[in-house]
Amino acid sequence: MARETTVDALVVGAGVGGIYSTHLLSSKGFNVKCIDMAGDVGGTWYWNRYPGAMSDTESYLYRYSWDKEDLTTYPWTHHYVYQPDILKYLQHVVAKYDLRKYMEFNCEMKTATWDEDSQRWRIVCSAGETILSRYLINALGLLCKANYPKIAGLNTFKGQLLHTATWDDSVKLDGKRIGVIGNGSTGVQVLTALAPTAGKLVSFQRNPQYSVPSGQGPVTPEYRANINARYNEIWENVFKSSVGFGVPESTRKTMEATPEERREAFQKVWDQGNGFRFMFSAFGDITTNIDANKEACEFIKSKIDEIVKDPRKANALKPTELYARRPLCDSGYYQIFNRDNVDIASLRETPIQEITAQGIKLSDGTIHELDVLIFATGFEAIEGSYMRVCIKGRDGETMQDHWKTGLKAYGSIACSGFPNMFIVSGPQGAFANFPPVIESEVRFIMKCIEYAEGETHHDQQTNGNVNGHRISNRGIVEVNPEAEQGWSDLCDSLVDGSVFTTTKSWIFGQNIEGRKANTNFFFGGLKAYLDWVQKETSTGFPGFSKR
Ligand code: NA7
Repeated sequence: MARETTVDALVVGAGVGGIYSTHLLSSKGFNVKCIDMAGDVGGTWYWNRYPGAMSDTESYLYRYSWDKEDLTTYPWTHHYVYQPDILKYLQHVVAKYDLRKYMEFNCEMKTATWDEDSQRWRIVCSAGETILSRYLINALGLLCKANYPKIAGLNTFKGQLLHTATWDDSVKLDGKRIGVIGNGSTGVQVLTALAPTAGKLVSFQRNPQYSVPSGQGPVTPEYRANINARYNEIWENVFKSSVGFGVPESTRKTMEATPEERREAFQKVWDQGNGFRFMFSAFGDITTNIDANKEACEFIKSKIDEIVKDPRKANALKPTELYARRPLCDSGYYQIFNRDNVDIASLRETPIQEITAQGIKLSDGTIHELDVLIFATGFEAIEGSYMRVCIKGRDGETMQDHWKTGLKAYGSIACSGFPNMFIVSGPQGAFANFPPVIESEVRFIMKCIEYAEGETHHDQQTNGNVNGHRISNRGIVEVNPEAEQGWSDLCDSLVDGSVFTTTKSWIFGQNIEGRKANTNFFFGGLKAYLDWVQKETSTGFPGFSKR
C-alpha cells in the first residue's frame, strides 16, 4: 500500500532555502519534512558540478548569516568558494543542526493539491508516497530546470553530450575536442577551467558578454581574522544594502568625473575584482544611465584588446550591447583565447546550422568535429521548476494557469488562490546576492506562518537559533489578489529607467525562445525589500486574508 504521511509543514527542495526553512520550522517545534528529487542536499550546488563551478560572491558572504560561531570558525581558504566546498558547507550545516532526519531524497513532488475540507495540501511524490501538510514551502530553486535550446540535430550527436546543470563528473575531458555552447556566467567558468587540459576547445558564442576579473586567490590568516572581527557589522551592512554583495555601493555619477578619473575608478575596481563591485562600486549610475553604461563598456572592451592578442578573437569577444546583464567575473577568461587550443565560433556571423553525428555544422558549411559538446545554456529560470509539477490551489487553479499572463508573487513568497503555500526564491524577489535574499524570504515566510498559527510575537530576530515552542489558534493565510497585483506593479515600476531592459536575458525570462518579457525581480534593492517586509509584518499582514 502507498505510504501516507501527515506533517505540519512540507519543504520541497534541500538547497540553501530548503535547508534554512527546515531548520527554522523544526526549531520552532513544527513537525516538518523536507523532500528533494536529488540524491542529497545542495540544490543548485548538488547539480551544477561542472569544472570551474564557483560562487562569485565573496566566501565570507556565501553562507548563512545567522550562526555567528560557524561564521567565524568554518574554514575557507580563498576569496571565492568552488562547488565542492559549497556542497560540503551545506552538508555541514545539515549535520550540525541534525536536519537529515527530516529529509528524504530521490523523492520528487509530482502533484500538490489544496484540499479545502481537510485544509491541507495533499502532495503526491514520485515513489507513490502521499504527504498531507498544512503548509507547503516550495524551495524548488530558481536556477534549476536546465535549458536545452532547440537546435536541429541535437539528438544525432554521437559524442558525449553534457549540460552544465546536470553534470556527469564521470566523463573524462582531458585531451578531448570540446565544444561549449553558452558564455554566460556558467560558460565563462567552464571554458576557463577546461582550456588548459582540453585538446581543442571551441566557444560557440552568440552574444559576447562583459566580464571582469574575480580577484580569486588565497586569503591570508590576517584577512580572515579581520573578517571575523567585523562579521556583525558586515552582515548588518549587507542587509542594509541594495545588492548585498558586501561591496561599496557608490552614488557618484559617472559623467561628472573627468575621463582620467573615470578610467582610474574603473581600473581600481577591475584590479580589486568582482563583477558586482565593477558594476556598483566605481559609480552609482552604470545600470541606469546609458552614457555611464557605455563608459563601462568601453573600459572593458579596451581590456579585451589589451589581453587578447589575436584581433579576430578580440573582436569576436567584444559585446555590441550595453553592460546590462547579470555582471560576470572570471579567473582569466579572456586570457584563455591566447592559447592555440582555444577558439571562438561567432554565431552572430555564422549561426549553427545543425548538430551532426560528428559535431557542429555552421551556416557557412564549416564543420567542427567534437568529442564532447557542452551546453552551458542556462536555465528555464524561476518558473521552470514549477512548470514541471502540478500544483493546484483552492479553486483548482494550477500554477501554470496562475502565471499564464506573467510571473508574480506577493513579496516573492505567496500567490493568491494558493492558501498556506509559500515560495522561496520565486518571481519578483530582490535582485541581490542570493543567500541573504533567500534568508530574508524564509524569515518572511516564517512570520506569515506564525501569523497563520496565531503566534503573537513579532520579534525582529535575524538569528536562526530560536527556541522551540508550539503554537495555537491555527488559521489559513492567503494573499489577496489585489495585493499580489500591487507588488507586481511595483516591480514593473522599479524597472523603468534600468538599462537591464535593453538586453534579452533570463532576468526578464527572455532567454527562452518565445517567452514574453516579464519583470522577474524586485529592483528596489535588498534593504527596500526588508523595509517592506517589516512594514507588512508589523502592520498585521495587510496583504493577506486569514480565516
Ligand atoms: P545564462 O546566463 O542564461 O547564459 C546562457 C548562455 O547560453 C548565453 O550565453 C546564451 O547566449 C547561450 N545560449 C542559449 N541558447 C542558445 C542557443 N540556442 N544558441 C547559442 N547560444 C545559446 O545561463 P548561465 O548558466 O550562464 O547563468 C545563469 C545564472 O546562473 C547566472 O546568472 C548565475 O546567477 C547562476 P545569448 O546570450 O542568449 O545569446
